[in-house]
Amino acid sequence: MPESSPPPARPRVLSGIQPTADSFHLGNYIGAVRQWAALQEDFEPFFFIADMHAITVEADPKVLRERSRKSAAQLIAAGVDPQRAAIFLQSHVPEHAQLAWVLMCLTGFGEARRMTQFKDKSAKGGEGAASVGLFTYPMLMAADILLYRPQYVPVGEDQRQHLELTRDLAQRFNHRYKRTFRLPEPYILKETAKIRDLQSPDNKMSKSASSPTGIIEMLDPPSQSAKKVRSAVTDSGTEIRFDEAAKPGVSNLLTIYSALAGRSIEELEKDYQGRGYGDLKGDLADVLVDFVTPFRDRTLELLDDPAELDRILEDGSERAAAVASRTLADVYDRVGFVPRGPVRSAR
Ligand code: ATP
Ligand code: LTN
Repeated sequence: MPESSPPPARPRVLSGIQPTADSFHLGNYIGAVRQWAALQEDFEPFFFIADMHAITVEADPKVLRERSRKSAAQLIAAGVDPQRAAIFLQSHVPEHAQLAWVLMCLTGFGEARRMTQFKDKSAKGGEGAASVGLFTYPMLMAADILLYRPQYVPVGEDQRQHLELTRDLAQRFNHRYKRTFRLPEPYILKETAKIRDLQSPDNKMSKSASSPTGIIEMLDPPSQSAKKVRSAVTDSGTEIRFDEAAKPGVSNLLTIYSALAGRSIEELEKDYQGRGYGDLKGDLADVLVDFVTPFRDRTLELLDDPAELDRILEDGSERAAAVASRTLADVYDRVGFVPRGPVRSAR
């Protein structure tokens, strides 16, 4: 019988991002990836590109391959350190799909149907046109997480429901078989969990729903992004004050400013007392340019050396597979699968 894996020396942190756009947007960075870079200091980090999730909707193979490498380069440019963190592609660690199957067998059909992301994403063409993969997306996501027994999963607010399902499935498995999974905690920072569209601040900035002028793509020419900030929608009145209900546009700009400049919202409110929206937008445009310019340069530099990038991903997937294969061995044993040949320890 396989030995139960020992608990890791340092608690782990894990997250993933889908390679479904040519560039990360500011919401991805401020809401999620920035926290990944911060948490890698105190936790054992696992960060991956969810390329298997990306094919739940139709994806051009050539574009998918490009976007996967581009996403990895952007993670590194955003400060995720390949020396510390295992950075890998989901499809390189087959245990994700293997555990997903077991979890699908533990999930109720009605439970899966309640997932709001499925409802939203299948609404366009009707449920009948959506792929079964889109329906089972949350169980693959639960597998992504549970394989690594992380303490924290840093994501934006829109992923909270998937995290809740993940915890339910972990508990169900632990209860039905034997305690195997750690219950992961969502790591969602209230202040930055929802960066809003610059043109319609009632909605989140989103690669699938935002208009081109509402979204800041981090790999766009910085001057273009500066322009978008200068023409962001603000609210009636003139006062620069953080008030999400009455002033969603201005509050969003303050949130972005605070995150990029590392200054508190209160400090910014004080600084801009008696000044107009134009000043705020102009200054934020400068802060944004200072931030995205080195990010973009570093990403392009990394993409210029695809062999090195592939080496980083290979190293990351080896580190990930060492952990994932042990968890899967525990799971297969506990559900009652007969071991195949002599039990192998970590690959
Ligand atoms: P889509 O619009 O297709 O759903 P997306 O723009 O939400 O895509 P994802 O790849 O799904 O992007 O998100 C990657 C990470 O970024 C997730 O953790 C998600 O919660 C976070 N995120 C996405 N948009 C925002 C946003 N506007 N504010 C804060 N976090 C966000
Ligand atoms: N569903 C997430 C991407 C994702 C993920 C994960 C995030 C796939 N697997 C595991 C955290 C942990 C999204 O769309 N942003």
